[in-house]
Amino acid sequence: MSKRTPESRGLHQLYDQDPEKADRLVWGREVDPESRRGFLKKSGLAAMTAALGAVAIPYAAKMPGGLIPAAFAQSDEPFMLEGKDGLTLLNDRPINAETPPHLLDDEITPANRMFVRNNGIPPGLKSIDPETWLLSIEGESCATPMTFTIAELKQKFEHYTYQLTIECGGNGRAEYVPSASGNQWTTGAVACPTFTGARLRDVLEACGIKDDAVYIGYYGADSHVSGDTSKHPISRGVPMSKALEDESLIAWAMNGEDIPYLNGYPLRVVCGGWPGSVSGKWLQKIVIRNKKHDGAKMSAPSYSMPKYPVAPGTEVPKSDFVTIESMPVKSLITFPESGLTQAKGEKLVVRGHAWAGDLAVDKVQVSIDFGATWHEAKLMAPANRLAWQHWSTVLDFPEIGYYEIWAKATDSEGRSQPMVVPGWNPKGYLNNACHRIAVQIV
Ligand SMILES: Nc1nc2c(c(=O)[nH]1)N[C@H]1C(S)=C(S)[C@@H](COP(=O)(O)O)O[C@H]1N2
Ligand SMILES: [Mo]
Repeated sequence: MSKRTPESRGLHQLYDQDPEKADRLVWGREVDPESRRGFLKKSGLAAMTAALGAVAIPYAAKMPGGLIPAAFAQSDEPFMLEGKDGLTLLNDRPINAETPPHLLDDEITPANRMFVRNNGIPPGLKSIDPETWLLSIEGESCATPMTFTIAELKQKFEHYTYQLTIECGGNGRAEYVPSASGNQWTTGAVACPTFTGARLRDVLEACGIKDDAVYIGYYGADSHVSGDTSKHPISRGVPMSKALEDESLIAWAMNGEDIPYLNGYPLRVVCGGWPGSVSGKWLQKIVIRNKKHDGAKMSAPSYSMPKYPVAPGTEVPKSDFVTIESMPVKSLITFPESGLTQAKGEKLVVRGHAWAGDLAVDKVQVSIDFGATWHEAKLMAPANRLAWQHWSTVLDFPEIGYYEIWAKATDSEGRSQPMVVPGWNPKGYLNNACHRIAVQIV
């Protein structure tokens, strides 16, 4: 479920210095610590109802014990990152910022709403000249290493445009208990813009893929936060089978314009449906490897999951991890914004997107009674493979009071989103729990 937790380190500090402000950040308002504790124990229904400013919670009997109402999960703390209106900053060195769900309502994510996940320090904007930028293709399984300017890529290879879902493997991390270190993403490390570029396959084939090739790896122009120039902050990749898919791109444009600076200008890899970390930004080099790529953040526990379910807090040996590939099924409610108040008797249009890694989404269901019953939403086909799918429905509410709208997607292999946070893992990856929003009917 989407809620802001006070787990992030910055917030812990803020709680020490300015608890009221921290409460406003986390809950969208000042909350009496006693009553919050009350919610956790589900002791005071009347107190909870009053704190919500509601006359009743019609489905209170179905509300899971300990559930923190989604109405408290909004942050109205203003923050501006150049070119990224309304995003929530999670970290400023390196820059990491996520998009509140209602700002992801567009079918195609605009540049100013695309999240930013930086592992290091981006190359200085002034140092980037798209005219002289070079991409080299090399590696032990590359027959004829070559270097291309962006103009050469555009001239030598056919252009393709796809709408592609990029979601950070750590999206949803904030909800894991005990908390996992890393950016405390809630729901906003996902986006689905269009990308235009050359097929990765066409470029790799032009340079000769040797028979023993199994993996590719990327290198970007960003630098390690330590200042150590011999280290890359991240250098990940994908198996050949993913690299050779039609939709895997070396992209020079996003939504028909230059890729935004913080999203990898002037050139990036895009492999939709997999953890965002395989889509290298500020792309300078791709290596074709005869073994699994061994760049920074390729080895466990980075972007890896335990091979078996583990109890929260377990220390898992490195040899028991597997690298994350296709992302799990997930959905977002992007309209209305959580916290809406609406008059009884009016119908409410609800909509959002759903995606399922390499798979398609088969079904999206919506509940207004904490998951006791589900209504199937209208689901659209994706613009192309690996694009998210839009869904919508119209809801009626039986009486006045506080409601939550929950959305649950099911993929083409029959797997659904869990209603609560799925299996804890050491780095807090792959939380695909149902998204929920708060609505007051008055
Ligand atoms: N060069 C480089 N590429 C990178 C990263 C990075 O820090 N440096 N972050 C990766 C991660 S972890 C994610 S989730 C996506 C995020 O893409 P975005 O910042 O454009 O949203 O970029 C990936 N590519
Ligand atoms: Mo990521």
